[in-house]
Amino acid sequence: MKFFAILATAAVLSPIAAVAHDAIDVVDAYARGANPKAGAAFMVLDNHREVACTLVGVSSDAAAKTKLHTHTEVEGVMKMHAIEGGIEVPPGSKHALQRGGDHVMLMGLTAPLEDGMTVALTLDFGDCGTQKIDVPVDNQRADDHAQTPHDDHAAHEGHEGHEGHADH
Ligand SMILES: [Cu+2]
Repeated sequence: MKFFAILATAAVLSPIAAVAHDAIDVVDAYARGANPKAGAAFMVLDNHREVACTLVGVSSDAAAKTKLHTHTEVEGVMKMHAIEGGIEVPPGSKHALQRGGDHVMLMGLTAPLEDGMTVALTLDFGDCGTQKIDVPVDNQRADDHAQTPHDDHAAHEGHEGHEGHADH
């Protein structure tokens, strides 16, 4: 029954819910557990505005820490690290948070992420406003990006560190 406790806590502690949210459509969101204490959330950010919006941070009552992470390939090995400066979504474009790429990292989960649960996230888009979403947990979902791991890199060079070959 911890699932209900999480939802109730989120509702009480989130006064931000009243903010208008026509800034960014968040579609196809899902979360999955990596282990009982950590998990990640994935989604597509669809910016309908005429200005760029930047996802600067995410908060959740479901975990002790919620961070924006990405993966960068270093000498053929994908390494996970925090994103500096947030994720900018240009006007009229989409940005996918997906496996092996950008994601919302949940660390110190209050309860393991199990199918059927919902994780409440508050997305902070800075000047574009704040948006609350309920993300269903789907541990069974296949990695739908596995076939084309480089599409995202080409579209978002701003987050990549490919210009300097890390040689160590
Ligand atoms: Cu991560």
